Amino acid sequence: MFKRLVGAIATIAAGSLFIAGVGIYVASAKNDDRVLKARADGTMVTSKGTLPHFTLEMQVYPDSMFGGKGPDGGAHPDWVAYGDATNFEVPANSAITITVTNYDGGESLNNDFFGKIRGTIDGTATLNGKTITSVPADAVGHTFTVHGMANGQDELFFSVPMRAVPEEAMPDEGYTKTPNVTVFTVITGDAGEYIWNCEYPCGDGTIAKFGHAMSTMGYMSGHFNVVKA
Ligand SMILES: [Cu+2]
Repeated sequence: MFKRLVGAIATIAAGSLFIAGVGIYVASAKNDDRVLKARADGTMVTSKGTLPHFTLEMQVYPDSMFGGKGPDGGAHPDWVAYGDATNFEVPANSAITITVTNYDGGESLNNDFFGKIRGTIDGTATLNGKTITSVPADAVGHTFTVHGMANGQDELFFSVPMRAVPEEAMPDEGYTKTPNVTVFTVITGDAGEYIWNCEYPCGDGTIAKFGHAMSTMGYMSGHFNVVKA
């Protein structure tokens, strides 16, 4: 009887340890808690009138050895990642100009849909200073795609492809000196919580390349929250 009781207690103890372990794992897998807030930058004249204007800067790296993930590259030093932050906060009913500096190469999209710039002002962006409306589907590095949520409010959707850095400009060590810089502006509506992710299959070494970095918050996805100004 005593033995059985000890056994049962041990089983319960092991079970709760396991559950505690899962809890910690889920918490760490969830995200890092850093949030980059858009910076105020006067006003912008748009088709929706003169709106408060904000800017947001982000980078895309071919691995995780850049500053944002720590000196050792964090949990997955070899994974591609947006950085330094992957959680963003922007004000509602405002014009948000986003600059993405892409240091990574790339190949072909699974779906041409994401080669086109969608949901920005005029459906355009600038790539290294030149106005574009799309990137050839076989020259995309990553995309920054914010999805709407079906909760009845004004839905935000935009998707912008980042042009891949050509293979010959990708150094073996460190990052290219000639990143591709994409700038675009979106107009936010109501406050709401959104998720962004990359739609370029960049999870190398996984089935259809949609695992690893592609399915992990803090790498190729994160939060994009629109908050009351
Ligand atoms: Cu990607």
